[in-house]
Amino acid sequence: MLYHFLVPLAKDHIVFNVFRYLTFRSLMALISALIISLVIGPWIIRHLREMQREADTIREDTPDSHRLKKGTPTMGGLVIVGALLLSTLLWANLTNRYVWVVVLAVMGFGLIGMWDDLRKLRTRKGLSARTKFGLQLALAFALLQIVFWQPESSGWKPELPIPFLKGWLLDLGWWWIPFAMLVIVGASNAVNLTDGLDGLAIGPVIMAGGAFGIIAYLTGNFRAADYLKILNVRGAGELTVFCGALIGAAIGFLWFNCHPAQVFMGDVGSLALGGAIGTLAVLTKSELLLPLVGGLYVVEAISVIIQVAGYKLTGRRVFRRAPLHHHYELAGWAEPKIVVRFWIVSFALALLALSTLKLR
Ligand code: 57M
Repeated sequence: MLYHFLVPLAKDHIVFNVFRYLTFRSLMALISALIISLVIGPWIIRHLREMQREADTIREDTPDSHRLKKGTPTMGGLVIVGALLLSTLLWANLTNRYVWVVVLAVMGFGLIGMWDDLRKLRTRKGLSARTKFGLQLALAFALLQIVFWQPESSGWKPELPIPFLKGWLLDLGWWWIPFAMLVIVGASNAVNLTDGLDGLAIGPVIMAGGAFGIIAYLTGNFRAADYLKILNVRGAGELTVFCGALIGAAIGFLWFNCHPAQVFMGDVGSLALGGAIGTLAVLTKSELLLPLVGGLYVVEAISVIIQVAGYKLTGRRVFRRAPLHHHYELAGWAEPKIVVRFWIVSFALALLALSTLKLR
């Protein structure tokens, strides 16, 4: 919003020219989201605690260490979504199509998650997997129409760049839509599975926000894209502002979610954040980098697939418990140790993803 009010003033006062720069606005978006989340956090947590006084947000089959968490309110994702959207709307160029796609993704997936959270608080059982999955697929399908049906002049094509292979583009045609739906809904559910220890899911969001911020900036910058031989996606650079806000909101939430957590993010947070990360990957045409940028989420999701498949095939568990963080919990690792070590792996994978931009 500020972009539209202040850039025109640059004609008379050169100082306002700074609002043109993506780097400046992304940094301001990060700082704004951080401040907003730290300011609204205590107020929202107080209300969530009031609202959930009777609810038991801890599952029956959970490790004993989680029993102590009884009474910890969930739906703290409202802090993240609030700070993220307010800061993005404040600093981004609101005529940019991609900004609206990712903002609508956060709102849509957040609403699905909030519905699930509220049902769980009332009935201990959330939405059925079929309803939740169906809503997510329908939302992703609707959002992708905004991307797929662009004017010819935008230069956008349903092409999939292949990492490490310079100039290799896979034209998916109509298949781009189901592929992109799978990326977005998969990412949303992978973050949801990962959100099982204090700070575990939000840490890698900060890293993914940083990595996609760099990728969006380079992808949207013609000269940088040409130098790196990556696909230039006109308009994608504005997503850097959203990524700044994402990092700020995530750091702010981590202030309250670090061990011992004052609040859990809930599905309102995990589905919204996963949906945002999947959408960023699709909009910056870096879908095939997502298994690295969001590496921890992929590993956690794969651990569940291996566990269920292994159990069905052999009747025995591969891991002590899936997702993977529970395996280490039952191995006796302290919660903060699991979380920080998983963050380190996540950080290394995000750096590896960025290195592929140069290795072509
Ligand atoms: C999302 N939810 C946490 C909190 C958070 C198919 C199967 C793998 C599904 C999976 C499952 O139910 N996943 C749901 C994970 C839950 O967190 C709530 O959910 C929100 C996120 N959606 O915001 O509101 C619990 O996680 C703990 N927590 C923290 N700190 C945080 O910051 O300590 C969460 C956030 C919270 C709290 O205890 O109550 C969760 O774990 O349920 N199922 C599982 O993950 C279960 N695994 C399992 O059944 N594995 C089986 C098969 C199915 C693969 C097996 O290995 O044989 C485990 N869940 C728990 N304990 N809690 C089992 C052990």
